[in-house]
Parts: sequence; C-alpha cells; structure tokens
Amino acid sequence: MAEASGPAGDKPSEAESESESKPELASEQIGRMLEEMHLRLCPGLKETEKEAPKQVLGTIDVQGLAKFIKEGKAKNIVTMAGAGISTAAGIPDFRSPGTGLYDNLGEYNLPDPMAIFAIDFFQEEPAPFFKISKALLPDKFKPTYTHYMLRLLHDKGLLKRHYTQNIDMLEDKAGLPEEKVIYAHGNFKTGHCLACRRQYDFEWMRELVLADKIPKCEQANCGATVKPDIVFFGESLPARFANNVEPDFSSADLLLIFGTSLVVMPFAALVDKVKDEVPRAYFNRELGEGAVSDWLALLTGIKTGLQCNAEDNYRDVFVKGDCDAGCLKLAELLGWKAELEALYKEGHAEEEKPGASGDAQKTDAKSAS
Ligand code: CNA
Repeated sequence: MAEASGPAGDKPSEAESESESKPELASEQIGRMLEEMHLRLCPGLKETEKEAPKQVLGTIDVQGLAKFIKEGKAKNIVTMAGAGISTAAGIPDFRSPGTGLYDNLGEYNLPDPMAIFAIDFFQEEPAPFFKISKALLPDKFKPTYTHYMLRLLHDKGLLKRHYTQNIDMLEDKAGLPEEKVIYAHGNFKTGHCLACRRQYDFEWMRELVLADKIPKCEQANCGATVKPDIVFFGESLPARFANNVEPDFSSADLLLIFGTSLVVMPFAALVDKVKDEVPRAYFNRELGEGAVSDWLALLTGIKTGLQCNAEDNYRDVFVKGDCDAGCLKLAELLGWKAELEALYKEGHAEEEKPGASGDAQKTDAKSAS
C-alpha cells in the first residue's frame, strides 16, 4: 500500500482522486485487496470451500470440558503453563498489574523491564538478574493446586506432556516425572560459564546468590559469569523443546493452558500446533493478549491463537479466574476433587504444622466460572 501513495505534496494518482470522490468504491477496493491478500496467504482456501472443523465439545465451557474427559475422549492431553500457575505459591509473574515483576523493578535502574531477562543486558550487567533471583530461588516455594492437577492427569495416564515457561521447577516438586515436562525456558537445575561453558549445579549457584555474590567461574584463568540454564530473551529454546513439539502437539486430543498471557514467542504459538478439531481450554485470570482474536484475523481471516472471544469459536473454553480455582472446579466435575486435595495436602504437610504459613496458598473452587 505504501507504494501506491506518493509522498506528501505529490499530485494524487488517478485511483486516489477517484476514491476521494467515491468513498464507497474505496471500501470495495479495500475489501478486494483484503480478499486477495487472504487468498495469497492461504492459497488452499480459494473459493472459501474449506470445511468447517467439527465441534467436539457438547458445550464450550468447563462442564463441556469435564464431560469430554469423562467420556474418555482425552487420552493424550498436552498442557501448557506460565507464571500464573505459581503466583499462588508466592512467586510473582511478569505482567500482572501491580504485583508482576515488570511493575516492581524500579530499584534496578533498567533501560526497560524486559532487560532483566535479556541476554545482551545480562552479559554486561548480571547483578540485577542475580538480585531478583534471590527472591525467586526455586527451593523456597511449594506447588499449587494447578501443579497437583497436572500430577493427577499424569497419575491417571492422561498426560502426554507438560510444556512450561516457568523456571521455578514446581512441576518437579509436584512429582511430575522429568520425561513428562518440557522446561521450554530452561530452569535453575544447572548453570554454565558464559566463557568456557563449564557446568555448575544449582546448590553451588544458590549459595552464592543467597550471599549476594555473582557466580563466577572457578576454572583457572576464566572467572567469567556463570548463568543459570534459563532461557533469556535473545537465546534459543532447548533442543528437547524443538524435538518434541511436533509429535506431541500433532497427537494431542486436548490442550489445557494455564496461567499465561500467551505473549512470549515461540511458546505462545504452540496453541496453534494441535489439530483443528482439538479442544483448547484456557485457565487464566483474564483473556491474555495472545488469547484474543486479533486484527490480523479480522483483516485476513487467518486465525492464530485462541479464539475464546470469536463469534465462531467452536472449541476454545475460557475458564476465567485463578487457575487453582479452575482446577478445583474441573476436578470436582470429574469426581477427582478429593484426590487433588489429598495430593496438595501431602505436598504441603510440612507447612501445615502449627505456626506455619500455608494459608497464602489456600483457595477454593468458588471463583472459577
Ligand atoms: P505473564 O506474562 O506474567 O502472564 C501471567 C498470566 O497469568 C497473566 O495473564 C495473569 O493474568 C495470569 N495469572 C496470574 N496469576 C494467576 C492465577 N493465580 N490464576 C490464573 N491466572 C493468573 O507470564 P507468562 O508466563 O505468560 O510469560 C512467560 C515468561 C514469564 C516466561 O519466560 C517465564 O520464564 C517468566 N516467569 C516465570 C516465573 C516462574 O517460573 N514462576 C515467574 C515470573 C516470570
């Protein structure tokens, strides 16, 4: 379109002067252009003969979702998660207004909030990252109901794989076996020297971070910063992610997504990797940016991301509210609530001793819709 209009002050082209006098013609032209663009981008859709995908959920709500699982139609469930599944454990997410990390980085003097997790910035100034890591160290927290719901899906033989953006390793603490979890953004389990790549373990890094020291390589003549193996903005995702995405998502019969704004790529794009007829359920406080039908869909008809708010939504369930509440609600509908509560209780047994503060993580099913 830019080529079609000349620089300011140029004589208008024939098409421009015509469309100025006949606005209805201009909108027809725009319509045709969009149609053409749509066909160019999706050549297979010519004459819009593509069959509408089948709606497999009786109702597009948590009840429909529970019925689908109860009827044994979901045997290869893939789950995806973000920081929202761990906020109830006391770990702040990135983007929640007020409580999210991005709203609380004033003291770090960063060029922008995302810099704290950007590899270029870390290489120059690792101190802010390690300062914040002290508050986020994974051994301080306990899994939430959502983590135990994942565990329950696994115990029942229904979990194909869990993909997490989280680095807190609470999935591990909840008892999900390593082969069932893809830590898409890595975790704190190991770290590597930025220069010589020598490996260090979590315990070694933890002691230094707790003592407000920047982990430095101990190899002779090195001394470079050691970075935990979490994926910073600007770094590639682990090979295990790339190797498993296609087989896992193409064979999934249900996708459950918990506590993520769905804005960080390429993770957010995974929602489009399941087959067209596969139901997708999104447990989140709000429709995250990446979960709404956007301008691109409106303009081109190409729908990427969840379509919870779209008029023709046939498969995307939005379970609004805290994901723990959503999980308890789903567990109740499935007849699994007692098992879920037992797992949670067992995992929190230590904190429930008199005087301990396990209350911060208590929740109930009321606020899920
Ligand atoms: P985000 O962009 O901060 O989004 C979190 C989403 O969860 C938001 O839409 C919130 O509304 C929602 N949310 C928050 N609490 C709850 C709750 N209790 N129930 C339901 N919804 C809730 O975080 P994303 O995970 O989408 O972004 C990906 C980043 C965040 C990844 O790179 C992570 O490494 C990174 N991160 C991880 C942790 C962690 O490991 N716990 C903590 C902070 C950031």
